Amino acid sequence: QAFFKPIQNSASPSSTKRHTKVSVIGVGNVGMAIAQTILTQDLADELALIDAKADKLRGEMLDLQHAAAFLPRTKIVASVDYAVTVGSDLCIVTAGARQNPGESRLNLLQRNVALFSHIIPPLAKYSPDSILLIVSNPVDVLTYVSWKMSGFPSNRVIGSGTNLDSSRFRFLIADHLDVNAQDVQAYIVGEHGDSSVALWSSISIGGVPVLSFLEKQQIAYEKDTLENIHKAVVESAYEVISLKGYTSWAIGYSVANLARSLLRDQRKIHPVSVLAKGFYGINGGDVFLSLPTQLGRGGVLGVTNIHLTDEEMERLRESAKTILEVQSQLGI
Ligand code: 6V0
Repeated sequence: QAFFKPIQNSASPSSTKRHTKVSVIGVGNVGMAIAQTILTQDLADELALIDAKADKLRGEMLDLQHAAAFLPRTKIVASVDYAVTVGSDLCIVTAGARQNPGESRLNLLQRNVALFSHIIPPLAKYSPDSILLIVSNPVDVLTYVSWKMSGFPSNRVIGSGTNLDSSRFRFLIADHLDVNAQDVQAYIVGEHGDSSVALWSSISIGGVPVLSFLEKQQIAYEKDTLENIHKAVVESAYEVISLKGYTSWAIGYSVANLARSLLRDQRKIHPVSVLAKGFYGINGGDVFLSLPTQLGRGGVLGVTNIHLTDEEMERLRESAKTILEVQSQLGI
């Protein structure tokens, strides 16, 4: 018996409203931070969680469901079976093997590739029209792997890439200059990792280009100071991991921010990992790395053509080479 006596002609408007479904694969520290940010920001009508560990998965699902009284209404489901993801608009992959003591990065990568072969094909089967957003590391190579395994067009396969690095960068510049990080426009591009490239020449604060402003005012700035800020960005993940064991909050917000741009067709520009062949003189092969990319409901809408100095261009191509070298050892 229905709790409410229905009013005539009060058929649920859900038939006219779009139903948005997001799946998160891997309910570890990163997957759960993303899931909870998506819930608090009201980005999905349905959230499906997948993990290989059934008990942990059910525990996480119940824990989130028990917060229903304090959150926008979202149906939360979870299963080890990929059928639960059917009809997703966005699939976010955070599942990953952990590095064993003494294990090489390449070996870890090979284990993650094996793991992805059980994740990507069923996701593609149950949600053939979805956008894949890869977070697991090494994110650029695993995004390439996901593109290959899914058979999806490249505009629907995206890696979270340097979106997080760029927000760390904006925070450090804002902190250095005592301004709001949201007013700082600054990109880190290339590999999410050691060979990432800071685009100093295009940084602006409140619309004012920083380097040319400093030059015009004849304010001396040390190249070392700039390099140290980039170095701090590269080291910050290692620092957080050595202090608390993993990173979660910033990647949670950063991925939810990407989810908003994609699902709500925000057409915002984010530095994310996309098929980079043909852009910025990158021609060595099919490589995914981060470029300033416009994101909307169709996935990747375009790559922004921002001016790079010769040095920045050279570093970006080096970064592409680094990723391609790793990729070539996979035999995919
Ligand atoms: P974690 O806490 O070990 O969680 C990983 C989860 O994956 C666990 O719950 C596992 O049970 C699950 N899992 C393992 N195998 C499978 C499988 N075959 N199917 C389904 N689930 C499986 O790791 P954490 O959450 O801390 O990190 C997850 C990944 O995100 C790692 O690869 C990190 O390196 C990566 N990050 C990427 C970032 C980025 O900016 N791109 C940032 C932070 C972390």
